[in-house]
Amino acid sequence: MKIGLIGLKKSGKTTIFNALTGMDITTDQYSASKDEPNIASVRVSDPRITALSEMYRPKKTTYATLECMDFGGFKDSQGGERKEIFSGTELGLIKTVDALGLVVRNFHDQYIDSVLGEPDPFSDIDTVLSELILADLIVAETRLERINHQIQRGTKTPALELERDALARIHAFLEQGDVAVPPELTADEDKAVRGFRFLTLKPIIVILNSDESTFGRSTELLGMIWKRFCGIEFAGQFEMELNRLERDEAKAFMDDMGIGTSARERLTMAAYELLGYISFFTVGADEVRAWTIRRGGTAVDAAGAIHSDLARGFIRAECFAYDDLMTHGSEKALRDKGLIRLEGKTYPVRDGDILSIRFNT
Ligand SMILES: Nc1nc2c(ncn2[C@@H]2O[C@H](COP(=O)(O)OP(=O)(O)O)[C@@H](O)[C@H]2O)c(=O)[nH]1
Ligand SMILES: [Mg+2]
Repeated sequence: MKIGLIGLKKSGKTTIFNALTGMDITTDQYSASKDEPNIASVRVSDPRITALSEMYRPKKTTYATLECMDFGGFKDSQGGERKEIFSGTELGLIKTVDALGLVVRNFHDQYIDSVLGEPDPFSDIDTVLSELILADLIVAETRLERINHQIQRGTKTPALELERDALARIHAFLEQGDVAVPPELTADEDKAVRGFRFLTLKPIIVILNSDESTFGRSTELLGMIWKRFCGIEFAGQFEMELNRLERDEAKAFMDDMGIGTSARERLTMAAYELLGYISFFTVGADEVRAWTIRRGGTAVDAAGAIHSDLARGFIRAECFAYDDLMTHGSEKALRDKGLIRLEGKTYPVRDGDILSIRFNT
């Protein structure tokens, strides 16, 4: 899973990237952003993996990871006139992410305020969304023109018509301008336009980047964001600095601030929820490992997430629940109580299932 941090300049994207990834990329008030994105992989912390690892004492413990990209961001819009949107390269890369983390400035900084104005989260959200809409409109219009041209010249095929109708629907959605209400596409239409990777059709998490001093007090603002998007609040600067502390010390600071879990955990939880991902586990003396699949995925999908051979040769999945394991203390106890099941191909995997795939190649 890939998450792209986008937003206006100086909204704190790089700061949040550092907070999430533990990297130490320079952030500052003055310098112009560079063009290439920062990329790092983020461990999906899951206390269940930690507990399983303590129980099985495997040679290797593997957490799920997600990839985080920090984009340079928009160029300055000076004098109210928009100069430039994303660079072409950047746009191409943003298209590859599964979800957008839209960072908005909700902190005061004397210098930044004087150059860019007081923080105005809603206006910033709209500015960024307008840019995304514009980029998508160009794609949709160019393709629509071409299709219409082809149809006029007599090459009318059902596939082309389907694509045209889907694009027309997307075009209407973009013109109406509220990305929080995506068009309802049929499965076939979705397939016909998937290749365009429209930015506005990607799930969006709005990340409110707040001052340390106001963190937790933006309930109303967050409530309004939630009416349209999935939203979370970070105290970016503060959470970046936590990375530089010892664990216990960081924990004490977080408690002080009323931050229960790290920025990394909050973002990954939000992303899993928004994208409809769940985790299942494999356990053993060699490795305890977390895997990610879409909610609703079957035992065969889970097998495929591990290795395509396991999906191809799938026979059955031996399955028990993480919670049951923790309640009863051992696999043996589960076996005695009949809590270990054998499931077939179509079994819908649940979050926290521990699976062992029996297969035949
Ligand atoms: N007070 C405060 N300053 C922040 C916060 N996040 C970022 N900044 C400052 O804002 C400036 C720009 O941050 P940066 O992460 O480089 O923004 P980017 O352009 O979006 O990548 C830096 O001087 C940061 O120290 C925050 O949560 N609180
Ligand atoms: Mg930056």
